[in-house]
Amino acid sequence: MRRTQLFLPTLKENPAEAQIVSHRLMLRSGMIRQSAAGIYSWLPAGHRVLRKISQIVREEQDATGAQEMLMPTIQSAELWRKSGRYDDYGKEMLRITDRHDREMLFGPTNEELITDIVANEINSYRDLPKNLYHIQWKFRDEVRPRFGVMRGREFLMKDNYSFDLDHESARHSYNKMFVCYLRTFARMGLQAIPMAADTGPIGGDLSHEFIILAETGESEVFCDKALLDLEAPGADIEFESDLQPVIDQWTSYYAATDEKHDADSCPISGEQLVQARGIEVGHIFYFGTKYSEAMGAQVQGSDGKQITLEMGSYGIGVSRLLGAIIEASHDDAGIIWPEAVAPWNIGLINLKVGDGQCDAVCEALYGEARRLGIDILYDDRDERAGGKFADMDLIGLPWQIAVGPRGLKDGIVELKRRSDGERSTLSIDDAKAWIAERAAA
Ligand code: 5CA
Repeated sequence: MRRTQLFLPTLKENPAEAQIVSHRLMLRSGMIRQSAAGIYSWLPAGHRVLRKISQIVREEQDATGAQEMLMPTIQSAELWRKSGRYDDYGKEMLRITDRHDREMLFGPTNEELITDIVANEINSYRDLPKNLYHIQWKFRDEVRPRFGVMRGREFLMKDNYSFDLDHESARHSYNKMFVCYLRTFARMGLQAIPMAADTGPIGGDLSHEFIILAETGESEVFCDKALLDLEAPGADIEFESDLQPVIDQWTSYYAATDEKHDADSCPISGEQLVQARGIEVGHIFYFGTKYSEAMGAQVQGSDGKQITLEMGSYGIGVSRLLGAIIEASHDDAGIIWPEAVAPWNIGLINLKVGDGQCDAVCEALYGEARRLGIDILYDDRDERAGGKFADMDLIGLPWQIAVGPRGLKDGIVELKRRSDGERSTLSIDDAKAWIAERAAA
């Protein structure tokens, strides 16, 4: 993408309305704009990251055997009356009446709708287990929308729902998501720690929140220091085999959100106990038959008897993750995108637009990256070098290549790694070879 053609409205000044760094940087780097309280438009740069995050979530979901579908944002109130949550949800639910005076709502979550679909379509034990997910916008009329996309009213969530015949199989479905989440967040460069959590309005008695430690986090959390160094399982994990050893490893250490934490019974103390703030990027629940009973989700078992399905639900805050990643990865100059989710992987800076040689080398490098399918942003604006460097640091692409007349006199360009600022010089041929290596990686 050429910067002269791109819609990327960056801001030099810190917007007054933004209280935390991720919100400030998302506004300044032209990723989002607010359209109403807690409701945002995603501009091209922000949308690219949102898509990359969604794609990682999708690939890791699919690896477990979960199947993607898409349910609507608007649901009928009738379904929510069946589960009893229409009244329970209170003011957080956005209620809508259509032209026929039918009561509708903008879905805050989907337990009712998916359970209704499964109740209507699945009749035999042979069709189970099933795990169905979608990545869809949700609306919750939060009392205090704040911190940009971190606590929005409209936000993008991946939510899935598992249906099993018995408790043991449902636990396996829960364990699969537990392990899948560790992998998903690790791929985005995040250390997410599963913590015993309250189930709130979703219900059930088993639940873990996946927490990123960050000073600006909204939750107070407590965990064993050892968890900060645990490694997520690799891509070779077999989801149908026994996942209990992985679960045991992660749950053998103490980790709890403040609602679950009890100082008196906490088994660790002193240096070993980390007390910190955290961002909840995912939340998994096992709630048994709470919804299947209410919605009549039953199948015929092998003995001909009716079985009420065992369920769990599993959420990831896809749009919140942009904020969480920035909170975890930035410096004074701007965002430092992990390679896997960066809007573009390379930023190419032409330090003297109009200079024949600079233009030619930039075009050659840009063309090479494009040919190899690498996401590259070419800053071809006729502006001061200082401003272009500052802008590139703000946007936070993992690699910068600067091409200027001084370097070109010696036949070299400069490569900078955004994460640690490390610089090296490359000949033009080596720069091309380096780009080709990125494509192969
Ligand atoms: N039905 C269950 C699981 S699918 C559910 O709704 N769980 S949840 O309420 O915990 O939401 C799932 C995830 O969505 C949370 O872990 C959080 O990362 C994200 N989320 C929740 N509320 C918001 C919000 N107001 N703004 C941005 N993200 C949110």
